[in-house]
Amino acid sequence: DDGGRGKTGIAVKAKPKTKRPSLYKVLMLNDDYTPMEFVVYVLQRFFNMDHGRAVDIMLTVHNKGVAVVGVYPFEIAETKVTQVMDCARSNQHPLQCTMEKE
Ligand code: TYC
Repeated sequence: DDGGRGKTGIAVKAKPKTKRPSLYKVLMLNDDYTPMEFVVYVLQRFFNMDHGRAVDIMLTVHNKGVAVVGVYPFEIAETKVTQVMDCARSNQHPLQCTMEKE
C-alpha cells in the first residue's frame, strides 16, 4: 500500500464517491369510473396537496390521461403507491397509481 501517494509520491486525499439516491415519479392514471372527489381526497391525504392544487392535478389526469403527482426516493414512492392502491381497493375504485424512475 502506498498510503494514497500513487506513483508520484505526492499525498492525495481519497475522495469517497457518494451517490445521490435516485428519484422516482409517482404517476396517477385516469379511468372512467373513479369519482373526481375521491381522487381529490387521495391527492390531499397522501400527497399533502391543498384542495385547490388537488383539483388542478386531478383535472390534469382526467384530461391528459396521466400526471406526475410527486417525486420521491424509491422507498417513499413505493409506500405512496401502496397507500393509494390500498385506499382505492378498499373503496372499490379502479384508480391506478404507478411509479417510474425519473
Ligand atoms: N375520469 C374520472 C371521472 O370522470 C375522474 C378521474 C380523475 C379518475 C383522475 C382517475 O386519476 C384519475 N370520474
